[in-house]
Amino acid sequence: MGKHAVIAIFLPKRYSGSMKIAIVGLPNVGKSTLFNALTRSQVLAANYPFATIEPNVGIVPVPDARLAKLAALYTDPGSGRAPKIVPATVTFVDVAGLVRGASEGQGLGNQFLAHIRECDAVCQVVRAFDDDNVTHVDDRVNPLADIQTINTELILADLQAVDRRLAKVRKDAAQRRLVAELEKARAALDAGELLGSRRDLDTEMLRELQLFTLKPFVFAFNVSEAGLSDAPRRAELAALVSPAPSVVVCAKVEASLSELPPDEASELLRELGQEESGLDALARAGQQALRLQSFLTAGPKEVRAWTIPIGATAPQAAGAIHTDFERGFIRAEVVGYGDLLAAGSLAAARAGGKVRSEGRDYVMRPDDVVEFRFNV
Ligand SMILES: Nc1nc2c(ncn2[C@@H]2O[C@H](COP(=O)(O)OP(=O)(O)OP(=O)(O)O)[C@@H](O)[C@H]2O)c(=O)[nH]1
Ligand SMILES: [Mg+2]
Repeated sequence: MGKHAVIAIFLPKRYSGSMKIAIVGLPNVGKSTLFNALTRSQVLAANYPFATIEPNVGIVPVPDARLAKLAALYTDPGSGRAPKIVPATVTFVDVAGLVRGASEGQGLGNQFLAHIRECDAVCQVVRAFDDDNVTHVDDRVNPLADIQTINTELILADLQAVDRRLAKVRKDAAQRRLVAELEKARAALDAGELLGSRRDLDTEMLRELQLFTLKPFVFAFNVSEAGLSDAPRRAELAALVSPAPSVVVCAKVEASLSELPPDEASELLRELGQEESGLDALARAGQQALRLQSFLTAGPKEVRAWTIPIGATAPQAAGAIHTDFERGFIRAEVVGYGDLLAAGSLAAARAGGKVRSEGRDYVMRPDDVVEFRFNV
């Protein structure tokens, strides 16, 4: 966990809303195919570069098997009325392929870069499948070279953003600290470094520039179907980007999975030797990259997963539900998901001494089922 400390500094203290992840990569690597599978929507996926001209936004639930179990627990046995299930969500933005020279306006250039500035994280889709029918912009399949091409473009784009800001503030005596920070960032970018790997930067001060290389990265290697069960290949790909989180997917398989009813989809996954779909893995990797975790609320009306930064305290978690909850926070009634399930009801868990009363300093855990007490 320690190796992600830099990212933790970059995150806002209170996380609100859906995490937003930009899908970035060279043209024709399978971004839209993956995005389609994610959202089961019909974004144009076609075998020519720049099939995606407008940014496409899809909101995807974060898979969480606990929600259905909790809903069963809170279903009224008399009427059979079940609570509504509300999962946490991830927003994916599918953008057109980025080519060498994009930061100088090649391909779709800067207009596209602007679309991903506001995202919380970057998911680089990297082509690792062989298919002579699908053109590669550089005529060869080489994941590492592709990652370097994309990284270089993001670094150049950040360099431009830093230079633009420097030109504005350099002569302003009141901005001396910002200027120093920008100079430091400039030197790192100039040396070809991703800013996220630097520990000496005041990320809070640089936040408003929305620099790409300060955002957490997740890598999705798009392999052929056979590649899915090729353990040495998977390890080799993961090692290319470690310690950044990565997933191995086959966009074509994900596309098929997304069209199947759940039981047939699990059957296909089993046949392919996979425990979960690549998309489920991607949603989790996104949470990991952003250093986010969930906590749960449950009752007869609604069972819900909420997203908060790892390390968030009970009042901050309350604030994810409503700002008034954070302001008027008194305490949190907390029960572990496993304890609640084992007890069979909240009353039984309470009788068994499994429900704790936690105060302001309590640091939330990912399997907490919580009820907040607050003043309004
Ligand atoms: N064999 C194979 N082909 C794939 C796979 N994923 C995508 N393709 C094909 O690759 C072509 C491009 O896919 P897209 O998803 O449109 O690629 P993209 O990255 O969105 O491309 P741009 O939007 O142009 O940047 C299509 O013909 C897809 O069918 C895969 O896993 N295996
Ligand atoms: Mg596309």
